[in-house]
Amino acid sequence: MITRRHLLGTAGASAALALTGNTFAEAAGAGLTPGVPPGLGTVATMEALPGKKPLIKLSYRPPNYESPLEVFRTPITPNDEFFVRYHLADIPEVDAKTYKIKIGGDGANSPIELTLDDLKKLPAFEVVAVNQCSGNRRGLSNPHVVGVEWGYGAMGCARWKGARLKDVLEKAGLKKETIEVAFDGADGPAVDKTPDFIKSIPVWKAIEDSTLIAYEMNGQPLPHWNGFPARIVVPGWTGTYWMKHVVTINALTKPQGGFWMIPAYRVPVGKFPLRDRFISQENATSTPITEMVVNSLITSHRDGAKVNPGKVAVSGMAWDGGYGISSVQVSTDGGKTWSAAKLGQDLGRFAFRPWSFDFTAKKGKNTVMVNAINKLGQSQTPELIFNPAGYHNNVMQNITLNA
Ligand SMILES: Nc1nc2c(c(=O)[nH]1)N[C@H]1C(S)=C(S)[C@@H](COP(=O)(O)O)O[C@H]1N2
Ligand SMILES: [Mo]
Repeated sequence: MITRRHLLGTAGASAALALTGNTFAEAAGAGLTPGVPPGLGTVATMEALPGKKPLIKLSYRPPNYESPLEVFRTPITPNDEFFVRYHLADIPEVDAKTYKIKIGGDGANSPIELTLDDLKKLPAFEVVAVNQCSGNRRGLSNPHVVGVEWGYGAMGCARWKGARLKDVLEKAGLKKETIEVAFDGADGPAVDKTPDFIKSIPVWKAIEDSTLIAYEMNGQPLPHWNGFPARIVVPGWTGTYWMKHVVTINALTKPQGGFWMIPAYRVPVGKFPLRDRFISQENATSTPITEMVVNSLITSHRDGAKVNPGKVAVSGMAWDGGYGISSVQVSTDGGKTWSAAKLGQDLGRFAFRPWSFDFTAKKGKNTVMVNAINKLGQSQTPELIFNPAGYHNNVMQNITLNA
């Protein structure tokens, strides 16, 4: 394991504060003043997990590492720079030769077991899709909330290849009474107190054509840290449902229980402009998190970057929960006027959509604000929609460039 200290901008700043527990001593050790929000130029730890390039370390047990901003300059995130998020610290190396997925549950008429070879013999499908943690940007929440203090990099976009979950469920004789499909992975709790990580999705989402049991990521086997040998891919929905090292798939006629379904990974009812429903898990006050909200990121420059006066090319990525990006609007006058950015290659409605915008920087401070709009007409928010878990942060960025 290589450890090195690295000077980072805002993306890594919040990461530094979240170093394993954020105690006074640790914060002080990270060169930060405890209790003071991290600013530009704070020190974060860059560390490479085996097989990965150095990523911003938030914790080692369980492993939580985010990608630095520069990784998002291309719409496909390389496997060795893709973020890593786990709830449980005991992550076994899964042997592909003996690996099996059990598909059953009370909603399955004829439970089956599939090896990796069995899975690869089924018709293969590909989708380019963003995997973003529900809590991406949580570290920017004001007031602060409990949880991993991610900066901007708890996300990535890859080309996923695998079998359709629908085809596998059909093989197991999916009953029409099924309301949810639940997943469990090979990883286990570090201490007995941590409940096993089990997640379900509504059956309508499970049988969508784009929902896969993926065994390839960008043309390669999945990296260990991203779910080798196979993971669930739920395009449009936040990363929590994308079960890694999936070993159990249960069709259920009753709602899945457990800590990770309730109280975890929920948003207050009516707070966000969401379309997708998870009715069997809803209650009067909260609903499981579903699709990602429309969002964008400036990736060409960090906040506070130096530029030369004159023409400056700003660029980045935009994405949403699968409706597709219709436009990206940029303002260089503090939000008074907005102009359309140029959109780049369309890799599909679930993918990062590149955008770029040229403007003339004047000597001194220049601001750049960006707002993505999806095909439903939804846009990013000017202010944080506060929620206790710090989910769905899609506040428009407003960065300063010094010319
Ligand atoms: N087995 C397993 N799968 C998991 C998790 C986990 O803790 N264990 N975390 C989920 C969460 S919350 C996220 S955001 C994504 C992160 O995917 P990645 O680590 O490949 O980037 O994995 C999901 N799948
Ligand atoms: Mo997550």
